[in-house]
Amino acid sequence: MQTLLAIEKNWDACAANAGGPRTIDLDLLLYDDAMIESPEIIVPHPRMHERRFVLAPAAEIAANVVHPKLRRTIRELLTQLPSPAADEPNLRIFLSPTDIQATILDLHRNGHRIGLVPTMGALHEGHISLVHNAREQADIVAATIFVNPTQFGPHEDFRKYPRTLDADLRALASAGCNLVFIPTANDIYPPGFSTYVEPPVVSQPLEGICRPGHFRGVATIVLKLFQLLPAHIACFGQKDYQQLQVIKRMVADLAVPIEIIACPTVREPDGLAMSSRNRYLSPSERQQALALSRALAQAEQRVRFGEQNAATIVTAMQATLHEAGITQIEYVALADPETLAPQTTVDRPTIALIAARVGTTRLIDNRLLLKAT
Ligand code: PAJ
Repeated sequence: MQTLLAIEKNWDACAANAGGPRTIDLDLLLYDDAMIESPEIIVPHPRMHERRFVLAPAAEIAANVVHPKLRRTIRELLTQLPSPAADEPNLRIFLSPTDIQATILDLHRNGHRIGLVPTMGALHEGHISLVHNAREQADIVAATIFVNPTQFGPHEDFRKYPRTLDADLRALASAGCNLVFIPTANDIYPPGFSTYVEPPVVSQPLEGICRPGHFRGVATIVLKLFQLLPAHIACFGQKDYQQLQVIKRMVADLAVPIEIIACPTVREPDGLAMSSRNRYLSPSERQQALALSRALAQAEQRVRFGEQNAATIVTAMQATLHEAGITQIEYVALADPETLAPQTTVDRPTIALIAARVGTTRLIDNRLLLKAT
């Protein structure tokens, strides 16, 4: 061990940037059958059996060496590691914030790329598409299920928000999600919790007017989830378009080291954007609800045929909603895709957004009218 320390010291002395990253890090993994637990060293190395980057090269030179504690060869330890590429469902469930945080940090140290999918559960194919998106860009996918009380207004549906945990876990497992974190409100907001994110300006129009305080709750929980599950990427749906812009802005403004991936809206075959709240709709309301996606598709068509006047397009969209019997329109707007400032002329990329109540169910949808070329 003295020899190893001497080599480390010698190399570090040679390093051009004293005080910078270490030039060399030598560990003693195994020493015959020795089992040492002293303040200076633990042999066998306490985490070697969990680490692919240790076991894979070790297996190349000493596959048949037996780990004295675990009584397994290096080759056996390597093959027993959960394979990130494995197709079979292998979902680990975490309830404790400290456990999930430690696990994610450990995965980081072991060289994994982690993708995060925050949800409130009641999962449908829209959520599952985010898991698939994350899987394409990361080798470990972590999801969260938490119906976040601070993003619901006092008269909103927090209490009756659908909770379908068993089905959610099955769906996540078969989509290839590796970890799921399911905290309680007390885990996230323990007594004394009093720090909130002041959301960016893009949170103010549209949903910001209809649902005061909503984005403060969203920004706070999302930032806290980024802290508890410090992933490389996080996937969010374009279905909640303003939420996506709020999160992108927050991440940029606060230099959160995570890449936000925007994922397309998944729709039912007839065009209705999938939503956990669609299950509240009666069969006739379900028919009415189609007017949202229809109005958006017609708006896109109008722009394609040369209409540029935003007021004309908005009036036509409102008419489509009214014709379907939707009377409680919260907003129909054409806006700048990034800032969500109102747009009067559709002569550049423009996002069309709708929020309306169908019966008592509040639905939102959006569509990009003129794509950037
Ligand atoms: P939730 O409504 O459960 O949505 C979780 C994620 O799924 C969000 O990124 C949302 O945009 C995405 N999503 C929902 N319906 C979709 C669809 N039809 N197609 C594609 N993606 C869809 O959004 C929230 O939860 C919460 O506000 C949360 C970010 C988890 C914070 O509490």
